[in-house]
Amino acid sequence: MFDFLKSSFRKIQSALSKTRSALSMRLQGLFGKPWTEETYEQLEQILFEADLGSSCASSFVEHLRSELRKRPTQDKEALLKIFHDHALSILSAPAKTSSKTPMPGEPLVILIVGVNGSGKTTSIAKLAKHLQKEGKKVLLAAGDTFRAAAIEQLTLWANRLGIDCVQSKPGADPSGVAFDALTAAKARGADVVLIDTAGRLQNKTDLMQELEKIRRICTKVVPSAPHETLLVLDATTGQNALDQAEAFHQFTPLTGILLSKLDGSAKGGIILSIYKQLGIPIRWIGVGEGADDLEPFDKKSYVDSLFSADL
Ligand SMILES: Nc1nc2c(ncn2[C@@H]2O[C@H](COP(=O)(O)OP(=O)(O)O)[C@@H](O)[C@H]2O)c(=O)[nH]1
Ligand SMILES: [Mg+2]
Repeated sequence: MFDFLKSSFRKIQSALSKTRSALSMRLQGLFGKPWTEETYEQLEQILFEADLGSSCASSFVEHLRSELRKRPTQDKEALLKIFHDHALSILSAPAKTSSKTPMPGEPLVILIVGVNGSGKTTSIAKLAKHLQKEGKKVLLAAGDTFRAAAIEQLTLWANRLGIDCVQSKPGADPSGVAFDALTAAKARGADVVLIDTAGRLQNKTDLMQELEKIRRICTKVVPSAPHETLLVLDATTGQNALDQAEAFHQFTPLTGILLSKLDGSAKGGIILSIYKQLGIPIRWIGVGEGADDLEPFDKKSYVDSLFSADL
């Protein structure tokens, strides 16, 4: 394996260590017992508490029942493989959303949305660094004009990374910032524009209208933009993250999810729950507070880390 793949797998594995130990210690208790109704119920409860959600947890139980009817086993590794393969099959279902590709000469425009504190601004810095390493010219747009601190936070990251950041005064119209940023990106030949947004306004309708307006204004400069709308979700919020995803998706079509703070969470099972329920692909995972703590989501590494045999 290439070194960078090894280190990426290790990062994902370590970010999932809390989830794995929350799951594994409890699953251990079930292995070796006969599979009675009570055991199945306990299994469903364990999966539910690892934030797989009820529909996802019961799909695991049904899958296990049917596998054990075909090939009864109490072997730990065989049982884990059943869970492993089922998780992989959930994540291998076709996505229900897709991103767009910019026309030649146009920048790729990524709109970043999510509630306050979910990790939007930090994740933008991480994405910017990742893209920079790929040789892309990145431009940031400080679209969270609702809080002065948010503009400062983004410009601070931009300075650290040596990246241009288009900003305005606190309280300014964020769609104006988006317009200026896209115009600047075209003029300067930037490859990617990352647009930060506010997480909370007076109410949900205001927020959703603001996002709608940003999207509309983007098309005035780059007709096919935004090409991606990434929802940043805090992994430590568990099932509440699923509710947030549903709410945002209803108002602003999401193309992907960036799951932040997986490093501090024992609720990494939420990934399965989100994908099964909504079909929105998880594109990135945040594994720490530093600019390098972002990994592309890889379903195989995720499933291998969660249901590895070294429980
Ligand atoms: N441990 C950890 N902390 C993170 C991660 N992503 C963001 N944070 C922290 O979460 C807090 C809120 O992040 P911020 O980017 O300001 O959220 P925003 O309000 O959505 O823009 C900050 O203290 C970040 O350092 C992550 O992947 N892991
Ligand atoms: Mg922010």
